[in-house]
Amino acid sequence: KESNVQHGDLEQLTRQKVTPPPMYKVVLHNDDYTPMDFVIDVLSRFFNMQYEQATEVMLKVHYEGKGVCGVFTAEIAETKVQQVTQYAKEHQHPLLCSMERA
Ligand code: NFA
Repeated sequence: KESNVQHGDLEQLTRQKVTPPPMYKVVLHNDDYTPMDFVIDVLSRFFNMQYEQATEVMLKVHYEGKGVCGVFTAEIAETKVQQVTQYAKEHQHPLLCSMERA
């Protein structure tokens, strides 16, 4: 079929690029009661981290107050926060998980 613009020309005319979705950091917060092993379990289970990386992130949260578990689109980040929050409550730990604009 016939077209008035060649490939690439329409973008040059409109100067418009494909818009990436807004991204969100999923953050874990330190507390005095949640066991270190449980935090490592959470990072392995919900953020697919190997034991070594999970330990690294857990220790960052422990010593610095918070740490990033991963960066996701809004819907995925919301689901991760819900999953971690429910899992912590099920195990009666006060672990807090939230999201922030990346
Ligand atoms: N601060 C907790 C402890 O000493 C460990 C912890 C790490 C809790 C990261 C929450 C997040 N048992």
